[in-house]
Parts: sequence; structure tokens; C-alpha cells
Amino acid sequence: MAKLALITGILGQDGPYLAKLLLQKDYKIYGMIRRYSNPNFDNLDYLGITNNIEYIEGDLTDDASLINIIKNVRPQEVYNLAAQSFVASSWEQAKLTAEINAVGVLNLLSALKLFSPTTRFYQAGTSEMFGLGNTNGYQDENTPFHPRSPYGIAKVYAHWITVNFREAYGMFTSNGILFNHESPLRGIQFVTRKVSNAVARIKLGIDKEIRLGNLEPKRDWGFAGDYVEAMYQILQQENPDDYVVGTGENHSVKDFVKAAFKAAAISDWEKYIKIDPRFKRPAEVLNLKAKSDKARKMLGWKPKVSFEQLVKMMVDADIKRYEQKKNP
Ligand code: NAP
Ligand code: F7E
Repeated sequence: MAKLALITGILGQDGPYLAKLLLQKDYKIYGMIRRYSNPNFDNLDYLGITNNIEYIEGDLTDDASLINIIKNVRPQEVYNLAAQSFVASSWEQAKLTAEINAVGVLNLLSALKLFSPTTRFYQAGTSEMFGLGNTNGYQDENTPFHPRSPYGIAKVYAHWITVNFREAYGMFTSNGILFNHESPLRGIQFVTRKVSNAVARIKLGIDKEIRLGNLEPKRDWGFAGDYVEAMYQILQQENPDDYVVGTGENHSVKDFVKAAFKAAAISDWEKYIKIDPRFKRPAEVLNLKAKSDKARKMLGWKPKVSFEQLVKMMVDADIKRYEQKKNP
């Protein structure tokens, strides 16, 4: 019998990569989507798996919809990837961010406790929970949280409520604390995709500049396709637990920009960059770098795609998209 997995956030970046991995392992996948007048299946289409998933309507903020799904599907594994995931918007829509990213997780866990308490649950935690917290320049499972945005704060609640359901009710509930991971499927607002898309447009003569905020923050950027392997492994362990997942290397936004122009063989990158205060944040996270020794040891996980390969993959994919549009 195929294992049943429910993925929330199936239309985002990570959902399609995870679904593809689980399909290769012969899972039956239920993908939860919100009601939209025009749902966007582009990322699933990109990976060629749109028709291999059973879609089910639900919203993390609507607890009755979650109860219905859990009662009807009774999945063996739930991967909770749904979130308002854009940090910058979390200041503009702080309450909504808390309702989805914090209370939404409680809603889903409560539905599981009532109707499927043996289901294994993965919570999509984030390095944004660390914020200013660090231990000698890196973050691991023992580093204190000091979030800097409504997004990070809501995710800290989600982290601890996931731990609490494990401790209070003995449920298999685990947190992956994942550092930034990117891909050609990344949302266009995030800095990596914003840059790869803009570089492609500059390369093809469509645009002449990129408007960015702070170029100094450093992120530990990896490839999303590698990170979904860690999510899967976290739910295959004997016991539930929490894991930091990242490459252990970090680069500034400026480094990413330089690498993207290099990947497109464009020199003098500086002339294309305009600093625009609209893209600066009220509170910034300047330095994120993972120490993933536990994940490497317990999950056997390690990243396969390097920083340079990731940047090139994203720039090449965006150039290809524009070239295909010109020659349909
Ligand atoms: P993403 O591309 O923004 O996808 C998030 C998905 O959540 C979207 O498909 C969105 O649906 C869905 N969603 C939003 N609000 C919802 C609600 N109220 N009910 C149901 N679904 C809802 O994010 P991602 O990059 O794939 O990340 C996946 C998860 O990992 C997120 O929880 C994110 O916070 C976390 N995370 C990401 C990273 C990273 O670097 N990518 C790192 C650490 C943690 P629509 O398509 O309808 O908008
Ligand atoms: O910003 C700086 C910005 O929006 C990265 C989410 O997946 O990863 C992501 O959050 C850095 C920040 O990602 C622009 O100030 C400069 O320092 O790509 P980002 P993020 O905020 O790191 C974590 C792990 C998550 O969990 C989140 O869900 O880049 N930056 N100029 C800019 N950022 C954007 N977006 N746009 C700019 O123009």
C-alpha cells in the first residue's frame, strides 16, 4: 500500500520539489490549496507533476477545513509548508502572518491530535527565528532565538507549539530549521530570484537596472531540491526531533548579485544596481550561517549543489524562460 502524505503549501517553491521526491518513493500525495479564482500551478507544471497529485481545498486559518481534510485523508505524514513566507510583507500584514504562520500551525496540530494522532508531522521552521541570535558566528540547535520580524516571531510560536505537542501528547512532531533555499521556482519577490530574473532581462536587453535594498546581509543559500530530502528524512527517524539544515557557507546579497552577472557573462555589474530604500527592512538580519552537524550525522544529509551552481542554475532558467516566450 502506498504511503499517504499531505503537503500544505503545494503550489509554492518547496511543495513541488517535495512532492516530486515523495512521488519517486511511491507515495500518494494530497496537496492542500487555498480557494483562489485562478490558482497557479506553474511550479508543479515546471516539474511535470501537476496531474500526479490529488488536490484538496483548505486554509490554515480555517480549522474546520483542516479537520475535514485530516478526517478524510488520515495521512501517515503531514508536511506543513504553507505560510505567508515573505519577510518584508510580514511588517505590512503582521496579523495575517501570525494567523497563518503561528495559529495556523496550532489549528493543524489540533486537527491531528483529535483525528489522526499517530500521523508524523513536519513543521517548516526557519533560520529567521534566530535573527540576531548566534553562537560564534553560526547557528545550531542550541542557539537562542532572537527573531527580527513578525514572520520570524510567528515561526517561533510554530516551533514551540510543535515541540509542545510532542512533549505534551507524545505525538511525532518535528521541526526542520531550514536556512534560505532557492531554485528556479523561487517566488519573484525574494532577492535571489529577483536578481536572477533581472539579470536575465538585462542580458536580453529588456531592462537596464535592478533596484535593491541592503546589499550587506549574509545568507546561507542552498538549493531547495536538496532541502526537501532533509524534510523527508526528518519524518523517517525513529524519534521526533528538531534539526538545523543549511550549507554552512554564507554570502552577502552583493556576492549573489556579482555571481549572477558573472553567470550571464556580463561585466561591470555595479552600473546596473540602484539602491532603493523601499526595499530596506525596519529591522534586518545580517548574518545567518548554519552549523548542521546534527542533520549531517543523524539524517545523513548534505547539500549537493554549490552556491555558484545554484546562482547559475537560476540565471540560466530565467534566460531560458524569456527566450521560450520570444519563440513560443
Ligand atoms: P512559498 O513559495 O511562499 O509557498 C508557501 C505556500 O503556502 C504557498 O503555496 C501559499 O499558497 C501557501 N499558503 C499561504 N498561506 C496559506 C494559508 N492560509 N493556507 C494554506 N496555504 C497557504 O514558500 P516556500 O519557499 O516554498 O517555503 C515553504 C515553507 O518553508 C514556508 O513555511 C516557509 O516559511 C518555510 N521556509 C522557507 C525557507 C526558504 O528559504 N524557502 C526557509 C525556511 C523556511 P498560495 O500559492 O495560494 O499563495
Ligand atoms: O531577503 C535583502 C533582504 O527576501 C534576503 C524566506 O524564504 O528565507 C527567506 O527570507 C536578504 C534580506 O529572504 C532586497 O533585506 C536586499 O536581508 O530573499 P529575501 P529572507 O528575508 O532571508 C528565510 C529563511 C525564510 O524563512 C523566509 O520565508 O536580501 N535584500 N535587497 C532584499 N530582499 C528582497 N526580497 N528584495 C530586495 O530588493
